[in-house]
Amino acid sequence: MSHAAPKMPQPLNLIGGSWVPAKSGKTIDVVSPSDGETIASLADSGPDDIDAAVAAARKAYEGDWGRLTAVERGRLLMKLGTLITRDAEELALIESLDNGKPIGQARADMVAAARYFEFYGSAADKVHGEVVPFMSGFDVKVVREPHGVTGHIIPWNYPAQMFGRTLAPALAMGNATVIKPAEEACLTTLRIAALAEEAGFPAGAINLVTGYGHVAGAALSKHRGIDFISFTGSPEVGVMIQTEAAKNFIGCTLELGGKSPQIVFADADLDRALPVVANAIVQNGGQTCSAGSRLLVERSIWDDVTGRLKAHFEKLVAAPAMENGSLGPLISARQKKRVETFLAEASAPVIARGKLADGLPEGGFYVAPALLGPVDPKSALGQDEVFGPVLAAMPFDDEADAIAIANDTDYGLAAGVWTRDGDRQQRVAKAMRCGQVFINGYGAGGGIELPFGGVRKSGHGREKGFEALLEFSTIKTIVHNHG
Ligand code: TXE
Repeated sequence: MSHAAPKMPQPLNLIGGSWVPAKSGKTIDVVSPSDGETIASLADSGPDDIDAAVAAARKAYEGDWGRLTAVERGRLLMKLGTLITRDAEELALIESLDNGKPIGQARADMVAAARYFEFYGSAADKVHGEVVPFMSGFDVKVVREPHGVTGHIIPWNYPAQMFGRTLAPALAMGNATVIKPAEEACLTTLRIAALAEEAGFPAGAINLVTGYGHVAGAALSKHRGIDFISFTGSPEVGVMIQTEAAKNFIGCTLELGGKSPQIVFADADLDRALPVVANAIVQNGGQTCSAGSRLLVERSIWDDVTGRLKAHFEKLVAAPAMENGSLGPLISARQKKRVETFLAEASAPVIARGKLADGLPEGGFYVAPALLGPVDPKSALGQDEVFGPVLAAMPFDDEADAIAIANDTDYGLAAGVWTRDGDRQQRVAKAMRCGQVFINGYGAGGGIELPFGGVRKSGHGREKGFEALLEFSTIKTIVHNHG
């Protein structure tokens, strides 16, 4: 199937309602992971550009944007959701070219990106305060207010979705925002920011500055003009973000990935479970924070489960994004090398590898999916986030053993439990040290309505659902002594 070439954004930042180049005049080339060809360029921004964006956000917060009612903000968000849906096909093409994900996945991502703005648009006017009974002669109101200017740093794995996930709740609450998307892939975020202008957002409500993490991202996280920061990315950078937030005496949410277990008990419906188990690590090439990257199998069904998954994995094909294979290339040469290093250094047997499509472009970053096992739960492959299509299978003896292995990582983002035993479903779900548990299913990515986030090395704070509105707001208690 051939596709018309989409219109790529220019290497400009959106600051205070104007599209402007980086003050340095420098740009960053963007390559397509499918073939390594340069497809666009981005503004290579620095601290001066971040300064201008934060100032523009403050002006908007204290001006036109800050004056809007919740109903008016909600309408703007919903309009943006409608515009994303209108342009979904072109946005999906850009996402596929930019990130390398199969076009089918990119289309699903645009549905989700639009949903973020619809969900939070319709929620904007439903955040109520409280009246607290207090001493005689007093009226007490507890109100939720925006933080003010919020900073947002997002990764490259789901650019459009992440843009919606982090900005929609912040805007719904009335914050003015500055976002620094990832240098590896962020073209759709520029397009969606332009759609926000079309929707009628006042200048400065959304400021978008592109650039390298250690330059533009660091400048944003250190900036004294922000009142809150939301970060999704690696634990290494997460620590820096939290340190800067602490120096700034502001709050932050961190979403830092995981090593999420999918636990399959002997009584599970394997016909239902195994395609889901495989998809949870293959979707988006395994480059998903909540990818189900550890497979825990009750020992009595080990041969059956690994045998069936072997057949499944051997049919998987990594192909260029537009060919819509089982998975696309990985994002970059760096991520490809990272995944290959994990595979080369793993001591566990390889149970199955998928295929690479014939005639792949030389410059692409392809890795065939891999199923390894039995993996030592204490090994690097059993503990560390690979962020690629690599499933680490490990046997367990009983429920207690499964729970112990599942919880024995520093991460705690998501978990899946497959069993027909209702009591066990509840016991295991309760025992998981993580932020989201799926029983007889696995929703890598989850729903927009569902609170999402982790514990320990997976980060803290909650995105999605109503919870995100609470994160992007602060409480003020107003005590009126009327005598
Ligand atoms: O992340 P980085 P990378 C994990 C995953 C992956 C690894 C490395 O395991 O293999 O992290 O990926 C910005 N100050 N996740 O290197 O560097 C950067 O520009 C401020 C899990 O891509 O954390 C980008 O916008 N910002 C994850 C964002 O941080 C900085 C998604 C993420 O980049 C910065 C991505 C700095 N000093 C990776 N340095 C998830 N939770 O889903 C970089 N950035």
